[in-house]
Amino acid sequence: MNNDLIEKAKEVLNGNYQEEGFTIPSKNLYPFQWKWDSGFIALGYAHYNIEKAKKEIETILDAQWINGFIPHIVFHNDSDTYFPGPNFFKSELSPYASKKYRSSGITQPPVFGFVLEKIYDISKREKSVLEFIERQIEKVYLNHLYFYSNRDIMDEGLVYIYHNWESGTDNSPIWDGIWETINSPKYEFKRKDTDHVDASERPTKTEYNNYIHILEIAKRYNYDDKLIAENSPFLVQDPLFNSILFRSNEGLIKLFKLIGGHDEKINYLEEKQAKGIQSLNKKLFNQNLGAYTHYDLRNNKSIPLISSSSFTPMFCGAPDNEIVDVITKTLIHKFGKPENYLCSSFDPTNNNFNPSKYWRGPIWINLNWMMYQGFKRYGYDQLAKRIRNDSIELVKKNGFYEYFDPRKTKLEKRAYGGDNFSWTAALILDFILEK
Ligand code: 9WN
Repeated sequence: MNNDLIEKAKEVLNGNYQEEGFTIPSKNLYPFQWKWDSGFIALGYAHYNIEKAKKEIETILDAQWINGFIPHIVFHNDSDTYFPGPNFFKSELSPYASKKYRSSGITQPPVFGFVLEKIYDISKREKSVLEFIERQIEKVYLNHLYFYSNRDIMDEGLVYIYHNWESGTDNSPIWDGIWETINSPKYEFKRKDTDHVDASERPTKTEYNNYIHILEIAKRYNYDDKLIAENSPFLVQDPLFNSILFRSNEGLIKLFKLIGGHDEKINYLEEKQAKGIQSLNKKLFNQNLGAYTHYDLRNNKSIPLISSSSFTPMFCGAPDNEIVDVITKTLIHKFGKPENYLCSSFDPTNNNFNPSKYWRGPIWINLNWMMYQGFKRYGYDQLAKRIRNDSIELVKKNGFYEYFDPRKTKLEKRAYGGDNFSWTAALILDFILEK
């Protein structure tokens, strides 16, 4: 029934594959390798070409810095269709940066722990895949060590992000209050994104000024984490980022146990995991809103706004059943009206909700995928099924776009951003083919 969709999804991934051994998220708009994209992309490949799945992971991990950091963009290739590129980021400012590849100096959610676990399962636990994992797992572990050693300044088991691009949910209204505290200069730069996508679907020039400003600060400190933590005006504990870290801890623990002989690392991760989950539930769960929220470490206050990230702690098994019951009600009540597809990236009942603008409302398939996994984990099968079916229907009707309008009403346009978008294709494959 879904055979056509499966074939088209493969075409999208194969079309975005580059001869250097990685896959771009979307032609022109995103012409390099992105960190969390590559994890989701590898998951999709695992269903039909395990060699490409391995290659995708190997290529991104090859760009790891010596302190364990993995950049959010790796510039394996040249392209002048994206801003900011390698000459702006200047990763060479950091003494830890890869000497082999130029890259950005910010990161993205650490997806590889759970991705390696899933790939092994998808391969039906093939020996050669476990051998591949044995060759890569230390790098992923080192990335987790990097986060705990540099980004957990309060020793809570929760890590911070210092740029909205690190969250992956770039111009969410979550950050609006932080931008108001910053007086960013007006920079001269030539954006490239609006050459490929209608400007109404992308962040504003003022927002880009803020993004560039925080990067300039990080560069001023040569990407030194300690100095960034002291000086960056943007310092946030994000429930999505931390839930992904915890779900990846789980993956690493499982895989280290399978491989054997890694007790010290397992103990370390288990300890961090227990502490982190406790802090997540204590500090980031907002009882009044019935949802997990972000915490602004710089200004020492929680950000009382609900987004799709608010429901992702279920993905890592953090909430107890009571909290799950509360957040499910919030989801249904605010995001789940029958006239809407699930799940908007931002609270549809909030004044700043915008159904067609980047992360300010539209549906993203990777967030849907994590929420689907989370609801399934807690036995909310009907809701999980609804998220899965909505995702498949949106793509079937509109194509493999980057993001989708949640409204079911008749619209002239309901799919936005980049077309033939890789993680949309990869995760639709997983939705359809998972066992
Ligand atoms: C900045 C590649 C990336 C995704 C992000 C998404 C978008 C970049 C941009 O594209 O961000 O990293 O230029 O807008 O928000 O989640 O990884 O697909």
